[in-house]
Amino acid sequence: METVAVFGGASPGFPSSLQRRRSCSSLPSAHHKPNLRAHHHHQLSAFPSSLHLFSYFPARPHARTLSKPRIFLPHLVASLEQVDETYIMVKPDGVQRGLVGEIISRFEKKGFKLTGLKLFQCPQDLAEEHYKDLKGKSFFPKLIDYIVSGPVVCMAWEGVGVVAAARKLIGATNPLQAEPGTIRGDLAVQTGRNVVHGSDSPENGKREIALWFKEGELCQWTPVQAPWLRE
Ligand code: DAT
Ligand code: MG
Repeated sequence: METVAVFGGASPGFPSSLQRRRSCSSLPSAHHKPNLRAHHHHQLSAFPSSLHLFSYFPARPHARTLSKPRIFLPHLVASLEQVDETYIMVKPDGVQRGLVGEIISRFEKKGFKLTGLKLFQCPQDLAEEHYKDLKGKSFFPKLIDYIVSGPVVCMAWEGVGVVAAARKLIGATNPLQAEPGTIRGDLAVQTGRNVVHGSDSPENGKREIALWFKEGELCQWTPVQAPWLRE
């Protein structure tokens, strides 16, 4: 519910994928599930309280800087903590070449949260809707044929800054221009076979997740490693 509060309402036309989620827990009872996010200030001495971020305590109370306009800290902290979601897809060439595990692990190791995952044969109309902004391009028909040519692996990932960071992990559209260390830079040689898709904005992240995932296919959960990834 924290993330819903940060996002506000659903985007027009599509229900927010966050609202479509049910809570997934393998534990016997939700009451026994440790909510480290909510209580770590009090329970884990290794993680100092961040309450100071919400208050203004001048280090030098008599300094002239006191008269300067103050930054509204709660607002600043809220924007730094914005949780985004992105749609990542292993394209048919990535599946055929046995790169599914390698590609998933790049996002997993980075520390983002997987909230949706499925192997899926994409129908023509969905591929066209997904790439509708490229409809006028000469390569559009070939692009659609490629995306529907075999199963893809659909993923929803969540995290602060996940959209831009995922694009960096993926690398440039043309794999020959993608930096070594990126997925495309390491694993592909041609734009028409660039193994992976990643949303290009938070808005498109929401739009694409709503497009590729159905009600009940997304999970909201709290990874046990959460307090080891973010202070
Ligand atoms: P990206 O996938 O990096 O977001 P994009 O959104 O511009 O790139 O294009 C979507 C896909 O379309 C891209 O991954 C591969 C294909 N594509 C883009 N430009 C192309 C081109 N000039 N020739 C052939 N395919 C192209
Ligand atoms: Mg794109």
